[in-house]
Amino acid sequence: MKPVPATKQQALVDRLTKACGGAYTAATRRKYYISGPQWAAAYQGQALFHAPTREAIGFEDVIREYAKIGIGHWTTHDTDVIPTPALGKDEQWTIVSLIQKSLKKHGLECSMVTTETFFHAVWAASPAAESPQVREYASFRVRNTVDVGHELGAKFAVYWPGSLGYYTQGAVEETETLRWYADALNAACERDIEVAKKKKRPTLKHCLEAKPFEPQAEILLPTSDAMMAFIFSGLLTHPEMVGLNPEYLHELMWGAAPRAALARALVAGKLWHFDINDGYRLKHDVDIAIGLVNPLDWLNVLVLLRSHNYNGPFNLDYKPPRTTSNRGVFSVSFPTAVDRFITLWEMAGDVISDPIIKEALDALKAGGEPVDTRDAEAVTAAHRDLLTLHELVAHRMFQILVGAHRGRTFSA
Ligand code: GLT
Ligand code: MN
Ligand code: MN
Repeated sequence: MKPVPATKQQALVDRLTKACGGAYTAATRRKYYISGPQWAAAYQGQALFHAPTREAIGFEDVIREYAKIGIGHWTTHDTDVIPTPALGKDEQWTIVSLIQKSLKKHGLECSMVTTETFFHAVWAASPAAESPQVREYASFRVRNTVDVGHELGAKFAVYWPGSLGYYTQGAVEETETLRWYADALNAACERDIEVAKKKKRPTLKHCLEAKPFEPQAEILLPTSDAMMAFIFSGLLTHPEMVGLNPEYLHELMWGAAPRAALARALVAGKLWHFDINDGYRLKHDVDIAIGLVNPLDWLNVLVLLRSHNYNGPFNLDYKPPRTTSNRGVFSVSFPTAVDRFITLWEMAGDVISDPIIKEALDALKAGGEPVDTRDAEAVTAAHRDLLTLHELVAHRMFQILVGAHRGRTFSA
């Protein structure tokens, strides 16, 4: 093949994207509760060892492009859109009204707001630092985000306490830090109750997000389970207002079965918001788009969520790779991520209604014929062949994933 001139590359990407087929219309995509983060689309590809590969873009661009794709909800950090010095000032409200106009113009809703408590130098010793001034500032920031959230019509507030931890042990006393972090959340909830009352809106759902490694060396609340222990610790004045925003990859990173982590949140009634992406176990936070690494695991996750009527948002918290261009972010990265989500969600429906899986699961639950249940050998013998169905169900899910249940076959 001849070298492809820069002027012909967009057309090539477009032609091959179209050739892939299987794209859903924007109207179909809008039927799902999918949200697109400002920071994901505006991510320029930078990292510790990586210079940016894409141009900076603002909320106008992101909202307009999400609308074209059919992503109906938008999420943001305070500082994704408001410069740090403008927070809480008049300039903030000017920006917020511009965002409102843009959302309205393009028919999007703001579903979630989150406070950036990890990037700025002020958070070097975390938002729950020893200094009362830093903690006062953290309290101002989360209360301000609540104000902005209500103004934008958000339903959720997310907290990823990325810098709650340390590099070197000794100075930080963990129980103190956790109490101080709870103080900030308590301040946010108090403020929320006040504003919600004034605005005659329901209070926000405050969702904690854990990540096991990064950016601190040691993390005080590394997993969704740790977050749940924190919610039920007695440190929160409004534990009923606080739930979870698990991220698929953040659970996988520490070696968890994401589906089991989600199940633990479900049984506690705390699965309120969900960051969807993909990646690898025991690696850093690569934030790859959904389904590109673990599609079968994802199918399993969505079966669980569908069968428990999860009705919260699916937040596309991934980072388009550095190899994708500015244009590719909206022509390939986001539409294909949304379409893989929809496909996996619909497949999860197929799994739930599949007669083979259904009969196998029913049979497993029916168990073997009655025997003496004080006799281990007899109980084991009564189920010998029945338990083969575990593997058969896994095979059937694979078939559904690759379309083999509809007769697709391969042969040499
Ligand atoms: C940051 C993090 C994400 C969180 C965002 C919310 S910030 O990008 O890596 O997983 O969801 O604060
Ligand atoms: Mn996330
Ligand atoms: Mn992540």
